[in-house]
Amino acid sequence: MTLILHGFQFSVYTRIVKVILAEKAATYQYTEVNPFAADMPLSYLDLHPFRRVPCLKHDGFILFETSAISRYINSLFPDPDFVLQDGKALARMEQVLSIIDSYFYPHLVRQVFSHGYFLKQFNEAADPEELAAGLAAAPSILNSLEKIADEGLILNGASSTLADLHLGPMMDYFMMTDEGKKMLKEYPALSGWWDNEQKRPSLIESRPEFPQS
Ligand SMILES: N[C@@H](CCC(=O)N[C@@H](CS)C(=O)NCC(=O)O)C(=O)O
Repeated sequence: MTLILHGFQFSVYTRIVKVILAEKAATYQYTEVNPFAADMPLSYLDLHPFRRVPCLKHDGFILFETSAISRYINSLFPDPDFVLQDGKALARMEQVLSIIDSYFYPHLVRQVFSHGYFLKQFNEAADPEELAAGLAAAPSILNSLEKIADEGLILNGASSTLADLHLGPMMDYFMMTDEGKKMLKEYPALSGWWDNEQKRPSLIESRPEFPQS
């Protein structure tokens, strides 16, 4: 069985897949693809028609969309299992994955992290309006995750699910900004989750190096 992960070194979604593969101690090959590069090989569109990363290839089976990839890896390597059987916990996990895709990534990564940290690392112009728009969206996103962490069915530091493994890389990027660090302090249950989650070895080992960090 050959697993090939196509990803980009700074991609938070690629990092989610790297974290899950590491948690499963899975062996895989890695191919770097920069989806933002003008000269990205057009052959990559055969793997991912939306020109994004990551994409997983398992022999002839091609899969994109990170939630689908993480579920597939979870079923390929059953131990440890990151999908709980309890209906309520499972629903919360799905809810967190959806909150991440719909709100956390577009606002707290693409707006706050990109314009508050990432672009500066490469001496590229950041847009303060993008940063401000992301920060304005942050309270409702963090509050919804706070309620879930406080409820304790998932994001509880005891039983890890795909929600922990997806949220970790996203939160790590948000926390690279001064604004993110300051804001998270207002959410005690989520802060408690992050204090614990940031020590996960697979998260630390997959952290990309930035030029000025
Ligand atoms: N829904 C996709 C999102 C993947 C995604 O947005 N990846 C980013 C990198 S983190 C990307 O490829 N961006 C390229 C672009 O926006 O042009 C998934 O779950 O995999």
